[in-house]
Amino acid sequence: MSRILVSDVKDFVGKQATVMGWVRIRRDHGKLIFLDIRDRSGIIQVVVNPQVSESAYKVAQELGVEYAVSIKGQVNQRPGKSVNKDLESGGFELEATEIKILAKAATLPFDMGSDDLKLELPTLLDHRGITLRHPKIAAIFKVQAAIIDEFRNYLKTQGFVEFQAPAIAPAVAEGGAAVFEVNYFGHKAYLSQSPQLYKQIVMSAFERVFSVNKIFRAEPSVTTRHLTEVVSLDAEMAFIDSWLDVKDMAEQVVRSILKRVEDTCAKELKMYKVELPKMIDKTPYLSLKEAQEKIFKNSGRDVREEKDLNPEDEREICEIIKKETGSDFVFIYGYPTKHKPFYVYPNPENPEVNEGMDLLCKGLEWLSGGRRVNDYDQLTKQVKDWKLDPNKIKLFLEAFQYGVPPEGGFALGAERMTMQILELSNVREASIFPRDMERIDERLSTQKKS
Ligand code: AMO
Repeated sequence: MSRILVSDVKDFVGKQATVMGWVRIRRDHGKLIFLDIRDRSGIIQVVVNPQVSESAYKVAQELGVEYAVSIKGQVNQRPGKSVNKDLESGGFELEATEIKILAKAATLPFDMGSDDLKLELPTLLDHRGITLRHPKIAAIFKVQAAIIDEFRNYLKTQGFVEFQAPAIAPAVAEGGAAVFEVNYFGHKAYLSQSPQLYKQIVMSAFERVFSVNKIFRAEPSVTTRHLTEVVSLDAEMAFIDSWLDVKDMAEQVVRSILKRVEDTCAKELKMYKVELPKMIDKTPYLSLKEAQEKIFKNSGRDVREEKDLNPEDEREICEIIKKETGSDFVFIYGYPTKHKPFYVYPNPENPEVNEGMDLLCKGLEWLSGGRRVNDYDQLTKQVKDWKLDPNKIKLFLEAFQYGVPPEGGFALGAERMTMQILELSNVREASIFPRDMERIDERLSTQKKS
């Protein structure tokens, strides 16, 4: 008999079926043994009764948590009062007639049987290979997969083409010092901070492009919102009228991602007891100056001369906007030109500020983007003003010598989105194998430096 998934047992009531999965919980009641068996689709209770099968009962006595098993039996409806409403298959159980052990498991270093896995973050990550098996932890990455899938899916419906950006780059796209240097056959190269320049080159041929790439930031600080390796969801589009077209596209992408998560991850959202962030019909947008004025008016904190919003400002402006409009999202645009990378488009009416934007959600930046400089002469001038070496970005500059129309784009961080949708307290929880200053799978403090 071939295997069925736990989610399909409802179609087999009164019939024989074989389920394969892992022992999540084993309860020995003497006369009966109960097993919770987990497969990729859910959890089902198995009853092992020696009166029904002596041999199955014998094997069940041997079983430990996380043993991989194949169990054949009859699917029964559970009587009314023993229905487990928390499980999708909680109305059914399998009465075992045959149990095969497919793989034994060592004793777990901690209990994984409860609905919440109450472990300190370092322990959770030190044992990722095991903790990932917990349904609530697995749920994080199911939601993340839905986010990434919908990013791709929505943009494809809008005529965007996916491309693969390189991970090793000869130059620094974003400026600043947060880069990992690579010894590239004796030459200096970098792990890519962003596919920025590549997405602009590819856009110049395809008009609309996107990429799902790893980016690397040598963040020297340990915060709850920074990783050193990030899944960056990047898009770039040509023939825009203004940065507002980019903003609108970014908003549609996020709206579509939220809808997809709502439609396909109800079970996962329920586990975290969360509601999706609210996106109203038209997400509000304000200039940095306007945001700073609002903060001043709201709390008296005077940040009006600052070049950017700090985390406290981001939290406050999001709270103000939520109160005013009900929106959990707000776009902030118009940053000081000199404090953003060379490719960001200065506002022609006031070149001191640019047409770059960020999207904040509940106090956290999800996205950056905006309009770019597309005029070759202006671009080469900005390369000079930003004191960059044009030889290192020849490929990029050459593309702009040959007729690039007004254009812009944006990038979303997949981990930050996942973190906030599930209201996780640390972005590391939303990275399947997080890298930070203190960890590359192992804690670096426990390793010797070479
Ligand atoms: P930026 O540097 O703002 O923009 O990155 C875009 C988005 O990526 C996520 N992100 C991070 N997430 C976790 N840890 C980090 N260290 C980290 N760094 C970035 C955030 C952020 O909003 N080239 C531009 C994008 C563009 O203009 O198209 C860029 O890289 O969610």
